Amino acid sequence: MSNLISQDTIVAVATPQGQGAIGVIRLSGAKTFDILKEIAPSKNWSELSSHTLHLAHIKRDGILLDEALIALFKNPHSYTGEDVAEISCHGSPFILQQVVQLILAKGARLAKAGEFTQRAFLRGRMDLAQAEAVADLIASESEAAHRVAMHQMRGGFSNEIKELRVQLINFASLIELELDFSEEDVEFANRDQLRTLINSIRLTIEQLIKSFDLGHVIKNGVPTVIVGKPNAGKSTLLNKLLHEEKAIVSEIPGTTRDLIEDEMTLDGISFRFIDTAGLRETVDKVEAIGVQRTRDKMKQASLIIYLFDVTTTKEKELIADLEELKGLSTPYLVVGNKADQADDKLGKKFKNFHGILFISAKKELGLEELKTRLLDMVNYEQLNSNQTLVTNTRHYECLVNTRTALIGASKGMDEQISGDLLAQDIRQALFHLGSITGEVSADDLLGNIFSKFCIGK
Ligand SMILES: Nc1nc2c(ncn2[C@@H]2O[C@H](COP(=O)(O)OP(=O)(O)OP(=O)(O)O)[C@@H](O)[C@H]2O)c(=O)[nH]1
Ligand SMILES: [Mg+2]
Repeated sequence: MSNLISQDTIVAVATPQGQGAIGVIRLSGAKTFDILKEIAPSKNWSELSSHTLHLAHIKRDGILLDEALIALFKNPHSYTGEDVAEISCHGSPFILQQVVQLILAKGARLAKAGEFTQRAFLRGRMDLAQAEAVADLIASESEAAHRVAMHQMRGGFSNEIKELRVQLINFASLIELELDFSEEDVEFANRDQLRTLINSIRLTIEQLIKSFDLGHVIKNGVPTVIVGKPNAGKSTLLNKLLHEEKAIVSEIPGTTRDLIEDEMTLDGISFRFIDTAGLRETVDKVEAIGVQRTRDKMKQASLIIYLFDVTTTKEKELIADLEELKGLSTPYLVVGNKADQADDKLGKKFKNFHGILFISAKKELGLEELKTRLLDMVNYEQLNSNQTLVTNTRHYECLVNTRTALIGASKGMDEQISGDLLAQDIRQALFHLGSITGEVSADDLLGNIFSKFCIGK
């Protein structure tokens, strides 16, 4: 795989969005120290120790461009596994641009998106799942997303996958051996043991596949749509959840026509709340489009908060609406609003409905309970159980493919298929598992993954 590594020395501003006090320029490759010698000649860079920090004057044609702090990392003990320097300059875009230009003139080239991490992967400093976690870590916006990405970057997920692979490889090699001796009808791989092994691996894989539900929402936020009849108080609820007057509230039914959304973090999980146009038949053209959008959103969302006005809603209406909700596959929470206006018989009036949460959005009653229920619905406890969560769609797909291959192997054994067919299924399973960590990977896959990184990483 190492023939994929370009021999160029690459450079990039590692803090591209930063307009702060410091801008960091990262340099990696065989010519790193030669280039440093040219731009900051006062030191013999290649003779200095790794992991040291130096104050240096960066000069172009004898003119001082900046006083910078330069951190040195010598191969293989660096992020990329190559010689690396990180130059902390004053954070002026002008200075950064000048220094990068100077470095380019001395023989480096600009790094492509994700190229530092790609080199780290190709030089075996990390596996593919860990490299992908680097991008997730940089993009993480909530505590939970950060925690999951960190676990993955540190190799938690990879180790789990590698362990499964090792177990399978052992058996695969026994079966392959059988194939070599196929004339003699021997069985090196005990079928009962193989069956037990495949079942136990399938169990682990099933768990990982299941964890994607939560992992996915942790990474991307939980789209939570608030629906109900006009005037139920949806916009009021949105505003209270966000602590912001985001949507217009009025006593006129049909106030909200477009989707209004914003994100907020509950206990480290990011929710994207979407306020919608009230569901009703309408002749108003614009409102009708809004109602259609609400229906579309209900299908796409991860959670639905169905809100109804307890003071005006009749049992029959509620039954009809709940029927519609049941028809969708999205989990929903039924919430009775305006409890502040209702008399004490509220529970009695809706006694035939289980699990309704009564709140007052306007008076902010019951909102804590609402948040707890939302967190329960995303299986929040799993997050604290230290179990590995799959967050990456690519990994998810690899796991599903692995499962298919293992199911094939199990079935095959039930039907007493020949060793070579069995070997094929197990090879397939190994292939898909291996592509998670990059032990087997195609070049275009790598290109695709790393191109989504930011420059400088
Ligand atoms: N008493 C009381 N009034 C509320 C409560 N929540 C909302 N309201 C009032 O109900 C009316 C409608 O509220 P909105 O939040 O605009 O309702 P909506 O569901 O967004 O309505 P549309 O956008 O028209 O579909 C407003 O006058 C709110 O002040 C509540 O908990 N108690
Ligand atoms: Mg509204």
